[in-house]
Amino acid sequence: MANTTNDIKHVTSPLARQTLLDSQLTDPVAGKRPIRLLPWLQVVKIGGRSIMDRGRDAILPIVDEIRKLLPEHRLLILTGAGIRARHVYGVGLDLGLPVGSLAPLAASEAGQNGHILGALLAPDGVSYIEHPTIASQLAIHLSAARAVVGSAFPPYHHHEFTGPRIPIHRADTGAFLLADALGAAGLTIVEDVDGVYDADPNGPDGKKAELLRETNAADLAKFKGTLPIDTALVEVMATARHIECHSACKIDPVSRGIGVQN
Ligand code: GWN
Ligand code: ATP
Repeated sequence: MANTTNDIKHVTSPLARQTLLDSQLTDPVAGKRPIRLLPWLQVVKIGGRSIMDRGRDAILPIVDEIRKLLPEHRLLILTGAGIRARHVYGVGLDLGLPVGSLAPLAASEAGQNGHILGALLAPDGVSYIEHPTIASQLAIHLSAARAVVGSAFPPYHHHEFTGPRIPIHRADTGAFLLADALGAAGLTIVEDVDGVYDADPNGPDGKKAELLRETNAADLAKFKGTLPIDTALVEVMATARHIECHSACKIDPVSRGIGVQN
């Protein structure tokens, strides 16, 4: 009788019975660049503290800019969390809440800001869509509308990394991870500054701060001082698969933001 046991019981795979812990063994299979799911997509992250918290004076001009971009671009607009997250961090830290409990509390403000922006863009066919919808039905929503709005916070919840007491994966990191995972054409981070300066332009010595016309991920990793983006984003840039950041932080004249392109 022919021995068919191997064919029946074993799935043929180059990784079968292989440890996934040794990159030398997995690289021949896993070293390939991933495909781009939505190569035409532009991701735009709107600052929670720097834009949304400032209300109509800051939000309405951005809504107008987005409206003008719609005929030309298909957008995933993601909002950050602002002052309410800072307040909830303060209360939660004082009570000793773990980082994994603080993460979703702050994330919910990013969602609230997204709902606000979605409501303002509703006449243009733009809606807020939920995290699970972004995860699995983004393409169909973007076939029905030129743009959608979502929360920029990654939904780590109790999976947030321990160490720092304030969640390290916040809105900038969430927006970058999504843009890179989708193979998007670019990510623009919209804030109240014209880009990355050599020091905080809104800080005590802000008047002396000079704008860096262009920078890159390696320079940002070495940067001494504060940046207008999450520290974790700088780390994530180093291993990005699509959003390579070689021309990061070029000033985008339209959005007054930080553009991170392929
Ligand atoms: O609630 O504003 O999505 O899109 O990280 O989880 O804390 O949730 O815990 O689909 O799943 O508050 O309820 O809330 O912002 O994240 O959403 O209105 O399970 O549409 O229910 O991954 O929006 O919310 O906060 O994004 O960032 O119901 Mo909200 Mo957020 Mo809505 Mo979402 Mo979290 Mo869901 Mo979720 Mo939770
Ligand atoms: P969130 O969406 O998480 O609420 P945000 O993107 O709205 O955040 P911040 O995280 O506060 O805003 O970052 C923007 C701020 O970073 C700017 O208002 C600016 O004052 C500050 N900043 C600090 N260092 C720099 C720097 N080197 N260059 C430019 N801006 C800087």
